[in-house]
Amino acid sequence: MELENGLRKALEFNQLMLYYQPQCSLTTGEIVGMEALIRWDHPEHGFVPPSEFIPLAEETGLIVPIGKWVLREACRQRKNWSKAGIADFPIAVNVSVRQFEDDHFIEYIAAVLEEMDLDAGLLELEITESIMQNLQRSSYILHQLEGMGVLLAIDDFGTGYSSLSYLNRLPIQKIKIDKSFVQEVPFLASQEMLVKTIIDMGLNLNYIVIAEGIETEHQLEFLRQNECAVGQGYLFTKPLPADQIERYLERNK
Ligand code: G
Ligand code: G
Ligand code: MN
Ligand code: NA
Repeated sequence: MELENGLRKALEFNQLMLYYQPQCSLTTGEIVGMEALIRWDHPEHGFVPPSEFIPLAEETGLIVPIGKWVLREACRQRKNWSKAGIADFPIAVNVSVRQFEDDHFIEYIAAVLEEMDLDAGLLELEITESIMQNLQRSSYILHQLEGMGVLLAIDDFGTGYSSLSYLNRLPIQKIKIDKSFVQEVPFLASQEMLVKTIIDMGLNLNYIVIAEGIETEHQLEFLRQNECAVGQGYLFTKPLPADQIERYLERNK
């Protein structure tokens, strides 16, 4: 209850902020995307990790207004970067199933894109496999988003419930290999094989495959050798506030 009230206040009193983590081409090193990740800077307790408050936000439904704030803030930041001449990589926003199931989800996205005067192709939504539990409706929403020009990615791929036969029929461009698989490289041969298999499947089905949670040169090399196109992780940089990301971009031009 205390955390819940705190979260309501956080939204009201601007204690939420977005950090950003680049997605890098594993062939050219170029930055090809940027994931927005929420942070809660609590006035007394300092940073509360999203793993603590996102589940609560989902249970209480607060994820809907929080998710709206995230979308708007991420689009505002992307637009500011465009105005500053910062290369046109899309901004990726995490979307909970609960938000996705909200009747006004599509409307809200359209309204934010219009308000910020942002090209829909600069917004990518990261959804999880759990949306497939309500396949008919999800498919309808995803096709609407595709029609608008919004990019779609499956997050935490391999950890959920997706049925490959359905995945293939959804208008998704990208799959993100969950960091739990990547982090077992090189410690578990079976996980290595799994990562390799996901990459091959992704390539064969024409997805952009991105690996998350890359922390070591060894993991990077393994992913490159197996033709994984894009990577994200502490090896490049941990998530950073917008001003520090701008410096990172400047250094990595
Ligand atoms: O940033 P961090 O690694 O601590 O994120 C932990 C979890 O919180 C991840 O599963 C991530 O997807 C989720 N998360 C981060 N930001 C958002 C957000 O804006 N919306 C939703 N729904 N989840 C988020
Ligand atoms: O669920 P999602 O993939 O959106 O969550 C991404 C989470 O992974 C964020 O909490 C982010 O801070 C975290 N993260 C990003 N890069 C790394 C990494 O290299 N190692 C670890 N352990 N976590 C990472
Ligand atoms: Mn994500
Ligand atoms: Na993930």
